Amino acid sequence: MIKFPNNFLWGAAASAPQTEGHDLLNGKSMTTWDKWFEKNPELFNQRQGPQDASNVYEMYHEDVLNMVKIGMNSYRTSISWARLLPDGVHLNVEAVAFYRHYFQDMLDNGIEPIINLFHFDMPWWLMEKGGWENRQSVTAFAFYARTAFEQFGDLVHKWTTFNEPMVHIESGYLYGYHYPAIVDFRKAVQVGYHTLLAHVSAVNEFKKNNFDGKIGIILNVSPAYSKSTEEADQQAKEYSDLLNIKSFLDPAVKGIVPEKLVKLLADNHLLPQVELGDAYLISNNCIDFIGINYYQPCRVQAPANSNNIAKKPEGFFAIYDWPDKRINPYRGWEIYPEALYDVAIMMRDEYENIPWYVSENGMGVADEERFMNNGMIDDQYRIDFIKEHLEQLHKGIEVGSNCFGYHMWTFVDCWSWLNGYRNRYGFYRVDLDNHFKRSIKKSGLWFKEMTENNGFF
Ligand code: BGP
Repeated sequence: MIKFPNNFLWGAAASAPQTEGHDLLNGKSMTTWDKWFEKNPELFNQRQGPQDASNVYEMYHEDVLNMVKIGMNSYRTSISWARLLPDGVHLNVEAVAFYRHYFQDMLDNGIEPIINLFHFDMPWWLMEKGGWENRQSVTAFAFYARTAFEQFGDLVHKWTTFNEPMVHIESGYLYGYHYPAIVDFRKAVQVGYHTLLAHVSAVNEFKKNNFDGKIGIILNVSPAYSKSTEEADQQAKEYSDLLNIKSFLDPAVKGIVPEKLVKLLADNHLLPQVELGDAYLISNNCIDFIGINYYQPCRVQAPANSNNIAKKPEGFFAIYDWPDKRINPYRGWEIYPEALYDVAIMMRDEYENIPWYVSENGMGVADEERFMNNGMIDDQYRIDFIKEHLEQLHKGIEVGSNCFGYHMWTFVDCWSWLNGYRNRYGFYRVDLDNHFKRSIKKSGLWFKEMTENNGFF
């Protein structure tokens, strides 16, 4: 039997904009998602917009009881910046009441809340000033972070600043999946730099004011595997890891921006604007723990033409179609659980064995209704997926990696940006035609048994 350490965190992750609903009610102001949907609803799968999120605003108590039913002892979600501080300055008292009730309810039921501050949901008032392109966003975020610590610090003892910062940077400024959906590598780097500064400023607020608890960040880590051992392919691997992983992991954990990354950006005229004192801020605000989101690895090879100044990260590394890869046929992503072991070893050997947890891992399935069997989604594929990943994680823990938990994406099917409800991930199904009614899937029943045993056969 595979047994996990005592007090291991079992749970799931989600975010405010993907679950709360009541998007423009109860004092919340607009985010980029609300505006984008208002302007271009046709971009969103089946025209499902932020208002279609799974109604946690009204249903959180039922959800907390459903968490208990499957043995979860922890849950990550986020606070909506635009709900808490609709104009960036004044507190929305209804938002304070909502989040306080919600977090208290989790605590009363033995669920530890892990609360994140930013999950891709830029308030519109700040986007109008340039969003993360504008350095003012850093102070605005620090103020928001401090407000959240003050309002909820008695209930929350694990905070994270950002979810997957690389995703809002790349999706917004290189690949068109997030607003403003432009292609501009230099801006992407500047946005990334301000995001990093916003992160360290929030950590600084937390530490200098001695708030109780721990603070971290959630990073998406897709380890790169190169096509061959040839130098050019190895170089591509190094660049991929530098840009996609180390760009945030190194400053967050070690307080340094990797020298090789600075050189790469400088050589390509991509360096961001910095100010005096930034390096000091970065080096003095390391995190206490880290969340790693892992879905699939990154297969890379040398780019066809590496002499050009890069217009996109693809100028540094190209994606390689590994012939042996196993695919999740319902989402198209590669399934490669072994990478989770490699991540565990990387955290142990290269990142001071800092406490970390798997903050997202999961299997998206399009059109999941087709697996309905006697009124329940029969998602054996998801159970197999989780088991394989847990086996690799367990192997990593056995050799000393300091992993304290595993969170699935996600607990209840939720709305996912331009994809709407296309890919389902939950342990509970949401019925969109029936007032967001939740019903357990087979994987939820399996997870209950697994958490009861703190492991599985
Ligand atoms: C992660 C994000 C989540 C969620 C998930 C599933 O990277 O943190 O917000 O969206 O991916 O993505 P998708 O619905 O595109 O399959």
